[in-house]
Amino acid sequence: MEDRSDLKDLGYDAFFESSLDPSRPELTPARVIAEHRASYKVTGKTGELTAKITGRLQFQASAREDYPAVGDWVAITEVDKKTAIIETTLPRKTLLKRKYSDKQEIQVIAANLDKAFIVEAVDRDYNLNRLERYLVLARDAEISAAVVLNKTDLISFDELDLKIRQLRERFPDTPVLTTSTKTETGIAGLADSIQPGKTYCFLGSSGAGKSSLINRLLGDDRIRTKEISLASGRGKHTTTTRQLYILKSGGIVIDNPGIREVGIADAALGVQDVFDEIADTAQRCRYSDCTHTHEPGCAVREAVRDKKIDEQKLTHYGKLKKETEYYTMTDYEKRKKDRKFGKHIKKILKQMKDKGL
Ligand SMILES: Nc1nc2c(ncn2[C@@H]2O[C@H](COP(=O)(O)OP(=O)(O)OP(=O)(O)O)[C@@H](O)[C@H]2O)c(=O)[nH]1
Ligand SMILES: [Mg+2]
Ligand SMILES: [Zn+2]
Repeated sequence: MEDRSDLKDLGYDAFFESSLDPSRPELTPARVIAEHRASYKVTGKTGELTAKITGRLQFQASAREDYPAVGDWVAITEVDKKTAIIETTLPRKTLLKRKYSDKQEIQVIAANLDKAFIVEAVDRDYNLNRLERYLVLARDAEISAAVVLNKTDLISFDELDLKIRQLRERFPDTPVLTTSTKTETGIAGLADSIQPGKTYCFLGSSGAGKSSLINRLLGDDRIRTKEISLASGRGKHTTTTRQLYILKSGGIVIDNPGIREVGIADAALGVQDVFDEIADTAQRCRYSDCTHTHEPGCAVREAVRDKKIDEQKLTHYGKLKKETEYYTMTDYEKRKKDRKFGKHIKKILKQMKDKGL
């Protein structure tokens, strides 16, 4: 048998080895490290290759899950030094996936994960309900999870302490790590919790610091990171594709774009009850394109002043609107969307309830 010990650092083991078809010795195992529009990037014994799936595999695939995903082990034939053909996907140990909020379609996040790090920034974006959604995703996939509270440099020690205690109370079985990529506090602890040959997925909302953390683990600034732009309100995701990285210490980490739908579903929890109220109140604003921030005759801000609408919820509502690219629409569309969006949120909530989420 061929020596594949050099694949161990990529996470290869007896489980995958036993899945290789012995009648096809020309096939070699490789791991999917990135997925592009029409091709994959895989890495194996001979380094990185650009790979395409066979027509047969394409033909046989009926669902999203049937295609290779980042983290998958695939059996390839090498065409030349740079390219390969993916013949099959080897059976998976785990598959992290989720349903799109309004479709029945499945979104595959990554395969063969040992652990999910749920990254949550402790500053203004902090949200326990959203955190819980990620924990549920991991639990459903039978992947262990740990919470990484990042950006600890932005709050006081007491504030952090309170957050940790709240987390322990609500999720007693979930380990909590604290980090700051600015001061490097906790980075060593995070690195220590990563074992060679095991695969870790970084999840969390856009701007939480997933890529920054992975850069610190890699020891360089390979991955682009960026301040979230609230002003532009769109195209905020800095990381746009999943990518697998191999640490010098042997651990394997996967960077993900922040998941949009999780944000919306979560926001729906807090916003749903006030959504109709805000949309209805907005009908009485002087300007039809009122942003409820500074305009005179804004009925929404008046309601906030009168404590009829919670100020925080209004902020949340505004963010949510931006997230759905509300501001790219015409006024007429906005008005229509206000109604539709309220319904949409109700639908998501119902779906989540039906699924027991
Ligand atoms: N103050 C502070 N800022 C941080 C920390 N970690 C990351 N940031 C900043 O937060 C911003 C977003 O970080 P990213 O690493 O791009 O966040 P991300 O989770 O990868 O975001 P997406 O790729 O959009 O999903 C950047 O401006 C980082 O410099 C931290 O520990 N403290
Ligand atoms: Mg990123
Ligand atoms: Zn207004």
